[in-house]
Amino acid sequence: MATLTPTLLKQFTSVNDIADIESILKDALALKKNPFAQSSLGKNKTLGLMFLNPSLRTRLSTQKAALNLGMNVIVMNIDKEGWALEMQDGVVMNGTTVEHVKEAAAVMGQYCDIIGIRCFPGLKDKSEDYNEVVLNKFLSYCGVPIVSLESATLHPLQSFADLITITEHKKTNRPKVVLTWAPHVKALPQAVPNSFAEWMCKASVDFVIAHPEEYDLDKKFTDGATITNNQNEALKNADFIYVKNWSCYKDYGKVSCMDTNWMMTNKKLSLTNNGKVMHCLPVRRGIELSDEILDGPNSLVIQQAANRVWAAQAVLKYILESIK
Ligand code: SN0
Repeated sequence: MATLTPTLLKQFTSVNDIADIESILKDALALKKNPFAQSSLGKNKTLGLMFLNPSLRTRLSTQKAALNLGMNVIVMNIDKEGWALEMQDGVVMNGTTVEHVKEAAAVMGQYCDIIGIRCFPGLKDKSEDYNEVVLNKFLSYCGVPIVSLESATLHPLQSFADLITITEHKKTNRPKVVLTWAPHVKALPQAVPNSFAEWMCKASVDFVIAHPEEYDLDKKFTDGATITNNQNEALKNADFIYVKNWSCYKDYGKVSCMDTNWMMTNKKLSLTNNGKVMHCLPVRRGIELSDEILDGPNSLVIQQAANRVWAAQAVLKYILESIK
């Protein structure tokens, strides 16, 4: 008799680590209905969540997901509470860095069965960021499965939760999903839009990206998307509008557009098919999104954040099943 083999997942750093998106999506929705169905799968297993940058949703939702599976969780803000880490190989450490990532990651791997790591881009050296130097050091040296909690170029747990949210709220088989750039006061990573694009290009949706000139994303994440500089045109008949700021990819890490007209408002929403508005949070009110949208009936931002738990729980479940 044929036995059911669980899909093996050894790391989760991109949608490309997932063999079958439809089946992990089904798993996430099933876990949402029945969060404690596998509350002993993670018994005596430890998840370490390591943060080099701030977090609210990722930290709480991933911790909750692990607890729902019966895991133990250790959380550390390495940037504030750990020794200053050296990332470069072959340097004489006579400066401010105290410990090399080779030892630090290897030691973390001794205490944890799975490690989650958040490592934002520096937004200065494009090749360092786009080669995922920090994430790859942890992958090389910790010796246990790694889950990205937002790396220099991608935020797959967020995009998975976004796909769950779109699946729950869609009214047609193939909704129109628009990712639109929004203004901001700071230079932000491209990780959330890159990752959302990578997932949407694999989902059953019509996917459009709208951004000012100069804000093209790396083509390797947007293959299959329709790309335009005309936001109003893009918004026509949109079922979902994903709002997010990012800094320039070409003129790396720069902010070249301050045009406040790119902010999503109810007036712009009237161009859409009564579209639902999404944002990964944290959001700057009155800059990226108007109060009227965030406080109005079309906002899905809280539902998206809630779904972070089920995305993380499905990913942890797959990894636990493959390390059993
Ligand atoms: C991060 C980003 O990648 O855009 C995390 C999003 C989940 N966002 C920020 O760093 C916002 C910072 C700010 O000052 O608004």
